[in-house]
Amino acid sequence: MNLKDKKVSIIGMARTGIATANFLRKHGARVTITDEKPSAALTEQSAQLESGIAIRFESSKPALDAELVVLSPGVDIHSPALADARSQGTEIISELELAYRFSKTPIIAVTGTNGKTTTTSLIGAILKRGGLDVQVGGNIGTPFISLVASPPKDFMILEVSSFQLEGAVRFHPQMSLILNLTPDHLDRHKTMERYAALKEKIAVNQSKTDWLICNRDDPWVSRITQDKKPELLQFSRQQEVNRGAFLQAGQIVLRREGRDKFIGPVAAMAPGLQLQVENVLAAVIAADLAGVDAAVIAESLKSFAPLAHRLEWVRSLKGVAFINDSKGTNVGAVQKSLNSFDRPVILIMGGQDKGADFSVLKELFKKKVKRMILLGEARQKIQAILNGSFGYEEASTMEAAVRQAWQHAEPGDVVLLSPACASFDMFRDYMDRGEQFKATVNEL
Ligand code: UMA
Repeated sequence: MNLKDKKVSIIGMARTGIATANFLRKHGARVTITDEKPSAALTEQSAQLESGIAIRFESSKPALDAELVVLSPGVDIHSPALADARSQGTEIISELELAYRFSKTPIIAVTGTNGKTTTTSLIGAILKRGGLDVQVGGNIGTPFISLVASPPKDFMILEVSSFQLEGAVRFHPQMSLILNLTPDHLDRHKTMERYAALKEKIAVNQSKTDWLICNRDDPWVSRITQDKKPELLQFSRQQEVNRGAFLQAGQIVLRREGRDKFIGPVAAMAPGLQLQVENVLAAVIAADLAGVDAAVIAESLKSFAPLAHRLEWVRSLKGVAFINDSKGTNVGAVQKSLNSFDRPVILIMGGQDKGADFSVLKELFKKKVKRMILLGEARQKIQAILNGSFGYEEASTMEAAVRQAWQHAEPGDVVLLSPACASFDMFRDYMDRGEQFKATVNEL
């Protein structure tokens, strides 16, 4: 793509928009960046832009003369603000797609509803330990476009979201991973079918020489990976697979071409990582395909420190375990988290609703949850679904929620923060929510 003097409009002026604008400007494009916020709210962001970039505030509309529109992930491709550009036939793509068109390094792309960040980081850690030259980015926090100028020799490892795939066209990873699929972001995607179809886009341009790594135990993943061209490898917690990774008597086993490799015991990993064994199995397959030795994979798993806010073990107090799963922002995440425990759970949940159907949790609550503490805007919606069938109480702050949970806790219980909701009604973000949880837990 020749960018010299090309008129490009970027929508959204946060991490992605700024990195994209600066990249395009350096390549000689005529760049306009627009954001729905007023200028006073974007002073810091404006200062990060290269000179010669035009800024338009309080609008999500591309410039009228734009020849290409690049969207930040937070901008819905179906937004009415894009209607004029679309009717004029202007190409509208995501930053993921733009960066792909300028990247020559083979890509390992990780998607799914939950576990993307842990899996992406773990693949990065194993490959680096194996001596490979890699970069890690995408939805994990570093926009792909900002990595394109200094490409690694071996692999670009990307966490990829449905938002980024929405504007993908030719995006083509050599290795793609689909971890799981449960309802999320339905406020934007509307139906599970549309959400799944977006996730499926990670593999649509793959060919027979590529690899697709999938969760054998997940019905939606199985549905969307049928009849795909790349070589299919699967992982499963529940059964052996012919090609891929599974568990056998507490050991991680890799199987390919009829040969088994024993990677090591799950028990050798950090406790937080043991709760996320599916992500580990997926990462192990990717590392093996990338050519990393089984012994190096095993060493990496032993030394990998699980990420904060994802089933993070915080503290044990008088036999009660406190777990911070603040990144559990959807119903599927809470299902996964609850299923990780065979002890009674006191669950702190609630926050800003993303259009979730909480009713699917009701049966699981009955099996696993001893008491529920409800927070945030979604309180009433959750209460209406529980409809008196379940013991719950409300809390107005995280501190109160933790203290209330502690009052109900007995030795052997787990106090789990896994909100099934976004955090923005009460907190800066999910990290702030998790930090507030941990701070109170550590004061008890
Ligand atoms: N904006 C508009 N018009 C709109 C919508 C938004 O102007 O119609 C503006 C907002 O006013 C704001 C900017 O766009 O100034 C925000 O853009 P953004 O939300 O894309 O923010 P970035 O900082 O660029 O972060 C994005 C991803 N954000 C989202 O997907 C919502 C980050 O993922 C990602 O880490 C980053 O790019 C780098 O790739 C975050 C996320 O929540 C962590 N992802 C979701 C998830 O993991 O579930 C998908």
